[in-house]
Parts: sequence; structure tokens; C-alpha cells
Amino acid sequence: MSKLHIVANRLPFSLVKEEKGYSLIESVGGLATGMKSVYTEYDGKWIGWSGVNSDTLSDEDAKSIDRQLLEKSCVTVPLSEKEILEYYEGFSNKTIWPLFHYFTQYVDYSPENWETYKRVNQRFADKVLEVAEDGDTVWVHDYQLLLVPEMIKSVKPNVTVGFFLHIPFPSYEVFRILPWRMELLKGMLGADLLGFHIYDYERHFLSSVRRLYGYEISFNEIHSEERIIKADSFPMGIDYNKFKKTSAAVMQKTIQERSDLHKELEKYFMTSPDRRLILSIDRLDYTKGIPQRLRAFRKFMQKYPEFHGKVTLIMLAVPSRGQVEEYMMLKREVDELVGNINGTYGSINYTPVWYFYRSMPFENLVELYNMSDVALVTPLRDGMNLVAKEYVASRNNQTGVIILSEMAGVSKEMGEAITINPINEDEIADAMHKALTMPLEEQKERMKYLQERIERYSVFKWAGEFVHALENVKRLQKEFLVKKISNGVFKDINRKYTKAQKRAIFLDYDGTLTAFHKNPQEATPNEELYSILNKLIADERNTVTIISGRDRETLEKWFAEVPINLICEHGVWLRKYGEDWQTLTNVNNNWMPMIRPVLERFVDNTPGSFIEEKNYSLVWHYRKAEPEQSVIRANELKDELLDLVGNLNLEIMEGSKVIEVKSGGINKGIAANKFINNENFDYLMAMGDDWTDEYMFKELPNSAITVKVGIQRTSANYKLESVDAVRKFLSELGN
Ligand code: GDG
Repeated sequence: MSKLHIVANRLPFSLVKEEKGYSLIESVGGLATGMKSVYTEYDGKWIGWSGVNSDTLSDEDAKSIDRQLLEKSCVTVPLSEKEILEYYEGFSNKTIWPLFHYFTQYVDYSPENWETYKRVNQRFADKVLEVAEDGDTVWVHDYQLLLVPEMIKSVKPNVTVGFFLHIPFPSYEVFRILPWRMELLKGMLGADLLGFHIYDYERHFLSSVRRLYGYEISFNEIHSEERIIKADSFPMGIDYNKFKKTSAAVMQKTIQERSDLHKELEKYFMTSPDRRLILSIDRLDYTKGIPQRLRAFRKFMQKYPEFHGKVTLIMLAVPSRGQVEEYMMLKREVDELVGNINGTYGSINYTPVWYFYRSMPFENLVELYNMSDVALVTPLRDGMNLVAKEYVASRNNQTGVIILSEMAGVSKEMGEAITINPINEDEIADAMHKALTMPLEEQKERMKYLQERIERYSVFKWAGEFVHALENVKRLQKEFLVKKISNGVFKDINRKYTKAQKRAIFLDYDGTLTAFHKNPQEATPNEELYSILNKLIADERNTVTIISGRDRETLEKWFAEVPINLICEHGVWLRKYGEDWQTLTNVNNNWMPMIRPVLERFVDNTPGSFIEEKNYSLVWHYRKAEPEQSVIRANELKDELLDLVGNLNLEIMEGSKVIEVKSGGINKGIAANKFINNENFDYLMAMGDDWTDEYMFKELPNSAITVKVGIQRTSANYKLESVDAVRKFLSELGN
């Protein structure tokens, strides 16, 4: 049975040092909770790091840890001190983390860290390859492991790989800064499905793929050389019921049973009926906007003095990456701001900011959620932000207001929150006022919708939807593989080929015999291609024809020495070898002066694009233009041309990064049929890569062997994945 394995930087257990050896405690984080349901259900393993520096472990301890973890279906990837420093604290947290959160000024470009990142990613991949068998599924998580999908896929292509990024994917303008951007994208593209929290990250990712790799992207499907890869958004949820139930349970405790924190909070409320709490919870990280939040609170105190003595900000900042310079600076700034606000607005019996620089047990966290009137969630950038969702889930009486940064992924799902720009301190201060004075009825109305949504799309639903989408991608990929020429199919084609006495072979040029070049004039045939063609032609039973959209001068020049037939400009011209050029149709080009100015306008407003003039057609090429803009321009051009061409009996053809206008009444299908007319060929074959070749595939007799190069939908009977595969196929024919 196929299994599903999880790969993440950390395992869902932490190690606790005991007097003798180590013991395990279960991690309660969001990812661990969500994934546990998945990998246990699918009988898989969880591959990750235990969180302990392997240099400090004796062999005996290491073995005992591995054994204990394996009992929990976990496989450890040990990390030494140097690796923790360079892969985890270094490249992951000092390079990718700041860059992907748009803190470009903090990015460290150390090549040593990059080398270690690659090496450690390979170690994770190697562990996966030991565990995963053909047919299994692997779900890789987050920015520490961006290279792992490709490292798995290149060795075991029959393992299905999913990848989820928990942080933002930045816009191309930021991503491109990274010297290793190509490698990172290649690593990610090893996955079959890539998940992001929200559509914005997905579209940034697709835009980088299009610009850096030039792959065709249709909606959210990427057409790489060998398969379809999907990107989609899956907003991560929480274990809603756990928060709801714990929140109800802590509030039902008797006075004696209550935690110290709970008692303190009750005391605070008891001193005056109009006392209020605003809550702020995060890791102490520069992406979370903590100093801005404190300054906004100070502004609130200045602007709304009627709240002095009545409102307290509880700020829980969990220590994080404390050895890193930027984090130390942040800590100092936060300490000073808290001191400043408390010094200015505090009194003997009133502290405006209660600041905790530590983490708290889960129950305390829920008490804070339950007892705070307002949640202040104002990150400068945040992939999702689960704190906002946890606050919603813990509000049993449906009151409470969330002030939410528009820069957090979660804001897309929380239209009922008060949204703010996290840099705009005035706006945040006013939002606090609005939240604290919001009528209870309105609070409940907003909270009701929030709760319904967050409860429905829980972390379990999120994980389930991702796995389901991954299965769908697998199905989609299979559909595309159905027509692929396997060894068995090749033998069959070759058997017919060998038996035949008179064969007609039609070969498209660009994208079929030769790869595309940014400059079409550089796509000249090489020695390998000449020798493949010469071998085909040497068999006198073969009539070989290159059938292309190119102009006749170019093809004639390139194939002057080859005894081959040429059909050019999509079927307008035919040159049988040894004969003169003849036209296959009655065409003219007196329409060109009307169409050319339209194309010229598009050249002017689309830098990098240019016009090619053939004898009977005009072509607008946009392969060298900015990819996203040119797709829009191509659609605009088609619209404009459609209005013009009807009256002129012209046709618009869309090829690979070209739009061609040509006289109507001819295409490659008509031309190929004219060519074979009245000659009794007993073997017909046509190969091509773009939709102008589909005319051949459709219009040649049913008995023809038609081969599409690429993975897109086609009416051809067969598919080959690349130019290399075509060359191999042709050179093996007849063997
Ligand atoms: C990354 C992305 C994305 C916090 N303090 C305590 C405590 N927590 C728990 C919260 C919450 C979690 O930590 C924080 O989650 P966030 O989502 O807010 O942020 P990151 O850690 O930065 O996580 C983020 C997330 O991945 C998931 O994809 O949302 O955007 O940056 O669950 O409850 N838990 C306990 N004590 C604390 O003191 N027990």
C-alpha cells in the first residue's frame, strides 16, 4: 500500500535531557497537530531534526534517541553544531527568512552557508529516499528544505512530492536578488504540487517561474519539460476544537484550581468594572511589527487619555533566534519602549504594558485569549499568523475584536476584523479606540462569521485538502502520460516502420528538431541533427519533409546540403528536393501594408518584441519580451487583429511566443495532404510541438503516426517530452 511521509526541519517531538539519557515530549505546534493526523492515517514516517546538536550526544544516546523516535514513526536527520549554525541559523534564518519577508537589508549572502544548506538538504533527501518507495507520497515543509523536492524527484520520479511554504513567497523583484534563485526554484519545482497560504504568494511564485525558467503557465499549471506541476493556495487552519474546549474548561475551574495567571487577570478586572485588556502574542521577530505596535499603543495613550488606568496591553514575546544581531537589537528596542510607556503612563496601581519575554504553557495562552477584549495582530509581514485564528477559536462568549495587519496572510480570511496598515501608528491607535468602544452586538455579529469560517477550515481540513489536491495532480499527470511513447509502443511503431515500403515523414523544425532560441536566427541545425536526417534520407523508402512556419530563405540556407523536401510558411511553399519552389495555394501579400502598422504599434509598446516578415505572412515575436506583460499584449493584439482579418481572408495563428498573420486557406495539414496526394505511401508520420502542427495531426489520414512534442493536450496519437527525445526516437527508427 502506498504511504504518505512528512519531511520538516523539526520532528513533532522535543528531547528532554534526563539524568540518564533523553526522553521525548510531544510538540503541540500547529504543524505537528495537523500533520499527525495525516502521517499516522497513511502509515508513513516523519523525517526531521530532533532539535539537539549531534556533537553533544554520545553514540549510546544517539542510538537510544533514534530508537525512541522510530517507535513514534519518526526518522532523525542529525545536525552538527556547524550545520545548525550554517544551514539553520545561517542560510534558513539569515538569508531566506529576511528576504522572503522583504527585509532585504538583513539578508546575509554567505556562500559557505549556502553550501551547507545544499548539503543538509541532500541529507534530508537521502533519508527520504531510504524510506519512500515507488508510489509513495512525500509532503515536504517550508523554507529550510526548498531543495529537497527536486533531490527526491530526480532519483525516484515515481514518488509523488508535495511542498508547502509556510512563509510568504516574495515578489519576483525581491526574489531575483538572491544569487541562488535558479537553484532554489529548481529545487521547489521537483514537487508535483506546491502549496502557499494565499493566492498572492502563489502568483509571485508563478511569476518567478515564468521569468526565470520560461515555462508555459496555464492558470495554475506549470508545463515543465517533463510534467505538469500545480501551484495552489491552502490557508492553514488550527485545531479549532482544542482551543474551544480548553477555553471552556479553564473558565469552569474552581478558584483553587485556577492558574496564577488566571487569578492575576481576575484581580485586574475586579479593581474596576471598565478595565480592559489588549493582547499581543508572537515570537520576538522583526517581521512581527512589535516596536510599531508599542508606539501605536503609546499614541493611543496620548490621543485617548480617558483610557488611562483602564487599558492594559499584555505583550507575550517568545524568545527567538536570540544570538542573531538583528534580534538582539530588536530586544533592546522593545525593552526600551516598554520602559518608556510604563514610565510615562504608569502609576503605583496601574501598569500600561505587561511584558512577558518567555513562552507560556498552553493553558495560560488560552486564558489570555479568553480574557482579552482585543487581539492586536500587526505583523509587518506574516505568511499566515495562527494567533489571530486561535483568539477567534477561544472566544466562547463570541465577544472580542481583532485588529489585524493587512500584511498577514490571515487577513484575506478575516474580513470582519479591523484591518490596519502595520506602519501606520495613527491608524492602529484609532483602531484600538474603535475596538474598545465597539458595541457588544457588533462584536458578536463579526465574531460569529469568523468562528464559523475558522471552525470549518481547520488544520485537519487543510491537510486533507492538500493531500486530495496532490492525488488530483497525480491523476492529471497520468492523463498526460497515457500517450507517451514507451519502449513497448516504440517497438510497435518501429515494426510497422520496418515493414513499410514507401514512407512519408513530416518533421516540424523549431521545438521539434531543435530547441527554441531567444533569437530565431540562432536556432541553426547542428551536426547531430544533420547526421540523424542524413541517416533517415539514406533509406530510399523514406520521403522526408521539413514542414515549418519559417521563411524559405532560412530553410533553404540551412538545408542546402541535405537532400530533403521543404514546406515553408505553414504550407505556402513547397520545394521538392532537386526541383524549384512552388506554391501550394494562391496567396498574395497585398494585405500587409494594412496589418504591419498594427504590429509595429505592439513592437513599440512591448520592449523586446519584434516583427518578422515572411513572403506571405507577418509574425510578431515576443519570446524576448517581459513574459507577463507580453501575454497581456498578445491577447490585446489578437483582439485587435480579429476585427481586421475577417474581411481580408487572413488567419491568425498563435505559435510558441509568436502571433502570425497569414493568408487564409492554407495550413500544415492541407499542405501535407497535398504533398501525399496520389502517391501511395504505406507509412505516414508527422511530428510537431505547437498548435500549428495540430492541423497535420487532425487532417492526415487516421493511419498516420502523429507525435506531439511536449506535455500539452493534443490530437496527436503519441507524445514525446522533448527535442532530445525526438532525436533519440528518429535515430533509433529502423534499428
Ligand atoms: C510560521 C509563519 C504561519 C506563541 N507563543 C506561545 C505559543 N505560541 C504559538 C501560538 C501559535 C504559534 O506559536 C505561532 O504561530 P504563527 O502563525 O503566529 O507564527 P510563526 O511561528 O512565525 O509560524 C506563520 C505559520 O508558520 C504556520 O504556517 O502562520 O506566518 O511565520 O500557534 O499559539 N504557544 C505556547 N506558548 C507560548 O508562549 N504554548
